[in-house]
Amino acid sequence: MALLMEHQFRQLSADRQVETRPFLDAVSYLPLFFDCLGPTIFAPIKVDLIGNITKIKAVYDTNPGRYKTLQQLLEAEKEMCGSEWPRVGATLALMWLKRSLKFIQIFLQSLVDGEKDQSNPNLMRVNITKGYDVALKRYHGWFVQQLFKAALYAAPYKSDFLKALSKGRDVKEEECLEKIRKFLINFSANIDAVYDIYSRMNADLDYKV
Ligand code: CIS
Repeated sequence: MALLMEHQFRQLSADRQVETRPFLDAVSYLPLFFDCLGPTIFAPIKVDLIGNITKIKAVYDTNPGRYKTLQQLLEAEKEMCGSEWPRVGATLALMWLKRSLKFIQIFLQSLVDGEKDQSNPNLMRVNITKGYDVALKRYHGWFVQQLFKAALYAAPYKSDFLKALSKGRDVKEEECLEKIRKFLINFSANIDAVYDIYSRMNADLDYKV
């Protein structure tokens, strides 16, 4: 949990603009969480996330002044890329990244809301599946959906997951959940704001992988 609280997302200002640099700084810690999950079966997910972040950062670094906010970055690519946009560059990378972030958001929210399989309360399959169904399933074809089902069985127990987030310390479950609740306030606000940008700019694509 210490891990989450050390890398909080920034509180948004009244105009709900997401500043690119602080957003990239905060998301760059999330792939590390996949190391808490144990099996290397999750490595491809981590690689995908890192790929998205690296791509957005590479575009940002070419002109930090011009791409101060994520919206400015998308607007600039829209202007530069013509009919290829939005299936290009940082716009495409952020489109996929926001889905992975939404998955994490819904998964964590479901945990703190106490949703559980009553007969196996230490499993997280109910929470993980909810995140997947809301954020990713519709963008995955049959094969990737089967991979997800298989990965579900390699998911850690809730107690082990919370312990890993707490850097290995034995912390009470309710204490952990309270910290996740706090983390989710700014995290969710940032993700919702990114979703709003894609919706306003009609930048989301519906294809499946
Ligand atoms: C989803 C299946 C998971 C199975 C894992 C094991 C098998 C591995 C097989 C490989 C599949 C890996 C998933 C990647 C899929 C990508 O194809 C897909 C589309 O990628 C995008 C790129 O990002 O494709 C674009 C082109 O069409 C571009 O190339 C783009 O890259 S760009 O533009 O940057 O160059 N990507 C996705 O669908 C993204 C999401 C992947 C899956 C997220 C999570 C699934 C959850 C499964 C795990 C189940 C148990 C986990 C246990 C606990 C969950 C904890 C979560 C972390 C907690 C963090 C705490 C703060």
